[in-house]
Amino acid sequence: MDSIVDLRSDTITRPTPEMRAILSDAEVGDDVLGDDPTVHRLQERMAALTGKEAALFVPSGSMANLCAIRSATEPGDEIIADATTHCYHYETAAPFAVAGCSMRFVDGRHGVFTARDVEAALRPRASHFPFSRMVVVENTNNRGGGTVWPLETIADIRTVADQNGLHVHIDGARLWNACIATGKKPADYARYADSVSMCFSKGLGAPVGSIVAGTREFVTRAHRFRKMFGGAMRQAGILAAAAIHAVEHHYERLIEDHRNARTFAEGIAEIPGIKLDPKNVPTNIVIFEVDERHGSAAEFGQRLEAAGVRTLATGPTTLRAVTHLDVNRAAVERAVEIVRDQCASRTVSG
Ligand code: TLP
Repeated sequence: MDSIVDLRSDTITRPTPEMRAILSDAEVGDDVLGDDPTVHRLQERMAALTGKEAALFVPSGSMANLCAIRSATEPGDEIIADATTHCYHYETAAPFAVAGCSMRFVDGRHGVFTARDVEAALRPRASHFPFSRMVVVENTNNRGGGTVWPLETIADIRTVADQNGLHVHIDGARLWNACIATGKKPADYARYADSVSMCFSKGLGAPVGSIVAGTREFVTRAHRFRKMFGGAMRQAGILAAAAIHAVEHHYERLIEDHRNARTFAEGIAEIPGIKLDPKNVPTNIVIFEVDERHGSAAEFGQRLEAAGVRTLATGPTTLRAVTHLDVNRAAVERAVEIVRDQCASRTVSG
């Protein structure tokens, strides 16, 4: 077992031996020429799982979002999203730089906003303004702390979107986690969206890849943009095989990650100088605050790392810990002890 408990992200998982074995037997072809049977199999499965006409395998969640954004908009359009949204914070401004869109932010609660917020963010149809064209719903929401969107809220946003000609995209990098937390299926959420992306390389533990799904027309457009963005891959079947294996074997077990996240949250919530409400940890992401006695989040994170727990500072006073396939309950309990020891030593030494 690794001596470091790495809670930086659920993206850090390494393929299991079973997954590696599957890859070596995967049937492949040149997917740029449309010849890879395993990629086709994955795309068909994902279209079915999301209840969409078609799906496209892409190298990353960022490319899935960008393909969706570029396919649904024209330069000069505006995207409405929560202020926490991943495609704004962590995708190198691609919606602006590559798709030529502006973004208008709403202040949701832990990343979840309402149809009223969307209405309030709409631009009037006058020559001064960008066209409000798209809404991004990030489910689960990352910076909000793995928040799960209520289905009715997305349904209400759909209604407003229909009234105003908006494309609804679900950034479902972790829609798997939302489904496991609620007992719903990807299609239950996706039916209110025009497009949905889902990642295989986060909680599911595959090495690479995401899917973006929608109507056949939308996916045809996304396919063209994937090529433009350099994301068309050749014998991608070895990656698609890992993704299929991940969906078949690692989806249901996400409940363990959710339990482990809750254990971690409850353990550290009791430590003086650490602030979080474990009730706000519905899935596998724990966002917590440290007060000044522990230094800045970056300093605190460095001390934790030296002591054996890796987290990510997400702001001046906030850190993130994410549970995943490569950390079990014992490791998470060890992480709580390490955080406790670090806080105690700091308090004692001043
Ligand atoms: N998130 C990563 C980092 O980029 C922050 C992480 O460690 O959580 N949508 C959401 C909601 C995401 O959390 C991520 C990745 C993406 C899209 C992008 O996926 P990749 O990293 O595959 O481009």
